[in-house]
Amino acid sequence: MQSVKKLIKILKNKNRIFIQTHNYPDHDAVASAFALQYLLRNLKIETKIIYHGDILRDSLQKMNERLKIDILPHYKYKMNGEDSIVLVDSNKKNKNVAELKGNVVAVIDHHPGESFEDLEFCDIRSNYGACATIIFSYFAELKMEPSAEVATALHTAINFDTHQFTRNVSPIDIETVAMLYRVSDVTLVNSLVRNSIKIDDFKYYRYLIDNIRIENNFAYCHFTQGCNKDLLAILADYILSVEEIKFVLLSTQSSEGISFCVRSENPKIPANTAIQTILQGIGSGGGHIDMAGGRIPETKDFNQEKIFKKCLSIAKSGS
Ligand SMILES: [Mn+2]
Repeated sequence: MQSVKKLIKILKNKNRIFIQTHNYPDHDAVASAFALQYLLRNLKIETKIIYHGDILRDSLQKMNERLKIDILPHYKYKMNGEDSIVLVDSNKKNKNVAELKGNVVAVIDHHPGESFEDLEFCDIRSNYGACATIIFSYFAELKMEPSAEVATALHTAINFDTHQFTRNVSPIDIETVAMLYRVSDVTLVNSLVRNSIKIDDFKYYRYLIDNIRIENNFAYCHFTQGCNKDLLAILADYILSVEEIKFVLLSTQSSEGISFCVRSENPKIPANTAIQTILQGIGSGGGHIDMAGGRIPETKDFNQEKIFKKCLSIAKSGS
């Protein structure tokens, strides 16, 4: 745990500052960046929020529009070696963070990870359910009130990242939401959380139900025709909501090779280590105990049957 005062001191002397989210940002990454930008702006430190990839979820696009969050793809700025970067909801050298021109000076994250020595500021709190909860603690430390927009974004983020308080949630996440509840636009939060899919997504649900293989509390499905990564995560949660299924692996063909999404309800099968084992030698992965992701860069290294068997043996070892 770090004091935000240290971060402020570091950033005071910097030229141009960018707050970078992980690639294909989610609600937590964007809300954390937005809240940090607001906090720093109050202290006369200007920043720009950037990301790599796309904003996949309609609900996130809606959040950005409604709360007027100014976030742009990094290539919209001509970044250079003099620029400073603050990473939120992600860590340096993560596979899901594009390495951009500029120096990563600070990391604020809630994923398990190491603290790199060349960072001037590193605040990793892996027991927190959302990065938004860390950012809110900075407001508390400075006795600063978030605006209604900032509160709404943080509230939404904690809801999403903890899967409505059912995953990786800590008492501090709950206390934070209790405080935000008074200031945030609860109707908007609920609408963003509730409306996560579109009618057009039904075809993926149909494909999933028709093609899923279930064995030993384990479920696997590969989307040969592709499926966007955010929807893949929603589908994985949907399958995990089935009583008999405790461990889920979904994969899809994508522009970056094969992408994976893992969910586990069984503490004996941690999702993050399971995906690392499954993709050993052909790809990479990481995340939390109950949710993780991964990727095989080269499609030719992907063998659906091998992946299924490897995963099944992991599922059996934990049951
Ligand atoms: Mn997060």
